[in-house]
Amino acid sequence: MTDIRKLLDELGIKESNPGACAGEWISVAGGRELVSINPADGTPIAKVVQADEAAYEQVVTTAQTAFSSWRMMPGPQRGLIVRELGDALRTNKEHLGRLVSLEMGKILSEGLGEVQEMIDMCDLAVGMSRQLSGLTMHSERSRHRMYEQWHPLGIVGIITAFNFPVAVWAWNAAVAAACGDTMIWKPSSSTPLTAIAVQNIVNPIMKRHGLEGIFNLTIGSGSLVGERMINDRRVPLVSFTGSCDMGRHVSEAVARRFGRSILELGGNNGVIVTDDADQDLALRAILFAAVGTAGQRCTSLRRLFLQKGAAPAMTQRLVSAYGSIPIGDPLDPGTLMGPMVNEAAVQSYLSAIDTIREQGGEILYGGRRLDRPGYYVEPTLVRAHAGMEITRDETFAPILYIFEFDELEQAIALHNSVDQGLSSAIFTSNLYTAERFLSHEGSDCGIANVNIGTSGAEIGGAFGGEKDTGGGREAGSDAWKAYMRRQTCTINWGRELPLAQGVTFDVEG
Ligand code: UN1
Repeated sequence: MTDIRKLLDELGIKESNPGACAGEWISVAGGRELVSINPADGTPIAKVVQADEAAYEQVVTTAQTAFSSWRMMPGPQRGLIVRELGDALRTNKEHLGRLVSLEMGKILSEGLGEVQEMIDMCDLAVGMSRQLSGLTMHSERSRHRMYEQWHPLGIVGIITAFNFPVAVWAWNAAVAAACGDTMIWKPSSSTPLTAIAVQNIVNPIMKRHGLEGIFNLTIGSGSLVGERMINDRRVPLVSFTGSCDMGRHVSEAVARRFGRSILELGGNNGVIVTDDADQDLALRAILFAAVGTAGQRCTSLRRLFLQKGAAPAMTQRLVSAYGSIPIGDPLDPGTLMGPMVNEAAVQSYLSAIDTIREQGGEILYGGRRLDRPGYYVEPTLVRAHAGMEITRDETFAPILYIFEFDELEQAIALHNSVDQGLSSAIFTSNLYTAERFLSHEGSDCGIANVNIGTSGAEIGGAFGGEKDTGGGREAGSDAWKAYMRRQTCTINWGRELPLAQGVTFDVEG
């Protein structure tokens, strides 16, 4: 049993907490309260007094002032600050991981994994802080040198979703800090306490170095804080994780003022299993991808394409595995599937089940809410057909659609036929088939795997998707470039002034 009060104490969370921080916590007199609910039993955990307009202004002004000095600190020195953040997260891993599970509902192993992802991001960003390098080019003009350099960008707005309440902040925050940016975090209203806990971990480090105002927080409604941020010219980059619909709105608002956005929107991820695949491996991967995090990852597996030969056995094995998944308190070490995040998520699951039936889907397992306190549902398997419109939408719940196919081409076409393009995988033992899936005429997603599932990506690669998933890339590889501004510099060290492209413009004078 987790002693909740003790856990909250360890992370500096009180019964009622201020929802904004800019170097120091800002109390908003008469601010609207937000209650964080434990999805495992529906009881309140603690309250947050949300940011208002004045608090938002204070946060932006502080972040602006902090930027003017932070950007002048050498990258590797900024990296050392990020390293301290990583160390503090190591110290707090157990507590913060537990709080993630308590507030969001993912199982403890995943809650801890999420904090590990933050730590990994810090390590990666420490290295990046020494590698923010640009190219040099050979100028076409004699005695000219050309190169590009990367400057810090400014304030980064980070709008995160409930399902990865802390890791996605770290994807952005660790990199933005290494790049010399300051930031304002707007977490999901379903998971404000994990954000407060993270801020409490960050604050003493920054205070010790006199660097307050780099990592800032505003907890508040989308209509107040979110709208302000996306329309605010002082915030040159907005990273948004959430639905395609909201992402379209964010993207339009930010583009209207010529800001930049990084969009991490919905997925509708598919796995293709061929007859020649290692079926045991595929089964394990499918279960984690479809049932893990109660189907509430943007990378969760939603569509499974089984080749006809292996389909009957695999379907049978899935039905029986689904029946043996331990569902319950996410903090109980025996649990593999926790609750949905809130009542609205349960309702959207139930309404999807109705629609599946109306559209001719056959429920092979699940389809019901569990009769107990909290927001529990059964993981659900559906025999689906290509005409079912609902399979084109992302329902953020543990519902897996099974399709059967004869030829690989047919499976790839069906796989690519949806609007979203985040993550994809194929299970096969055939080299030709694997490479075909990874080729230009294969998967159209931002992530394509062979013999591993769709979820659980490592931070070393750039994470994100194509089409309606929004095209953003975060975390590793060269994703840092989005957090900086590129400058192309040409230096003439000769005594002549040749013009590019051979243009002449000789004026007497
Ligand atoms: C998300 O669901 O928003 O690849 C991110 C994964 C995790 C990140 C998921 N590393 O499943």
